[in-house]
Amino acid sequence: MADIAAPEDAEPRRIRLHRRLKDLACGDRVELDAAGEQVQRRLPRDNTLVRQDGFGRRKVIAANIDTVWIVIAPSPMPARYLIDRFLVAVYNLPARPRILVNKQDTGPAAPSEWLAPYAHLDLDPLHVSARSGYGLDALAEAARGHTNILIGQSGVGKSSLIAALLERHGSGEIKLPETGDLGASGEGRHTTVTAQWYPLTGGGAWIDSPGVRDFTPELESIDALVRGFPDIEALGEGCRFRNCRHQTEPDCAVRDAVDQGPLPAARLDAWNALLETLEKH
Ligand SMILES: Nc1nc2c(ncn2[C@@H]2O[C@H](COP(=O)(O)OP(=O)(O)OP(=O)(O)O)[C@@H](O)[C@H]2O)c(=O)[nH]1
Ligand SMILES: [Mg+2]
Ligand SMILES: [Zn+2]
Repeated sequence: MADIAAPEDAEPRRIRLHRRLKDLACGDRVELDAAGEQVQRRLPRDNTLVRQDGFGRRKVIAANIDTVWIVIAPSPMPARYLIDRFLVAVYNLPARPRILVNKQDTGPAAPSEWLAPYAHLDLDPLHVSARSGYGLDALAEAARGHTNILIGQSGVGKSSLIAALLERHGSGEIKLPETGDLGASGEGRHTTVTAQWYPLTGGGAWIDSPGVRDFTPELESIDALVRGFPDIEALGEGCRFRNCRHQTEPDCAVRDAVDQGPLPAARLDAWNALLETLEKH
């Protein structure tokens, strides 16, 4: 069985799947049989957001996405290079990456230092609070007409944000996502286990996704790594060697940019860390 949202009536319903269709993901577009009772086939995908699990196995998170909101919060604190690694996946989709800093109500905490390395990228960070409602109108406006997915660590408030947005801007009969309570014991938390689709009136949708502890983008080649760092790619045009990996090569424009300031060292560190995982395979 699968939940299907018909664009015309926007009324989600549960529908039977053909036995052969095992690989459907949240956001997939499908074709129904003449009676409209069974899914016949999956339509071609524009893109697929995937991650690797701890065993290097490919997991499809969602398909056909155009805007990816990387959610961070003062608590839990972002893991090292997490944003960089998410960005590699988003630029490879391709989709538009944005940054969402949630829990603004907990005060003007550290996040500005986490955002500094990305100031030269067009990520347009939005500061919001699912709890107080701060910034949610701007978020709804930016999301309108797009297929948006929220990704990030477990507990940053992805489900809370979708629940707050739906309550504010009308959810019809749509079931609100369950959100967790970070009790001292950690018990009774509702952690999202599968991606969920919430259609927007007027087109587009929000996709809630399960939180991750860590994230490793799927990297088939050095080209995918290069696409994942558009800033380093652009600077790399100035390196002496066309295939410069910005390690110890002479006349490296990327390392020069770090030494002279325009490229934050954290970006080259993130590049190096991913290059190392790529070379291990
Ligand atoms: N102070 C504050 N707490 C928030 C805010 N948004 C969410 N929380 C709390 O953060 C905790 C986690 O929220 P969830 O919405 O379940 O987080 P999530 O990102 O969906 O987590 P996973 O489903 O595990 O990935 C809950 O206790 C929420 O009440 C916020 O804006 N401010
Ligand atoms: Mg959740
Ligand atoms: Zn170089």
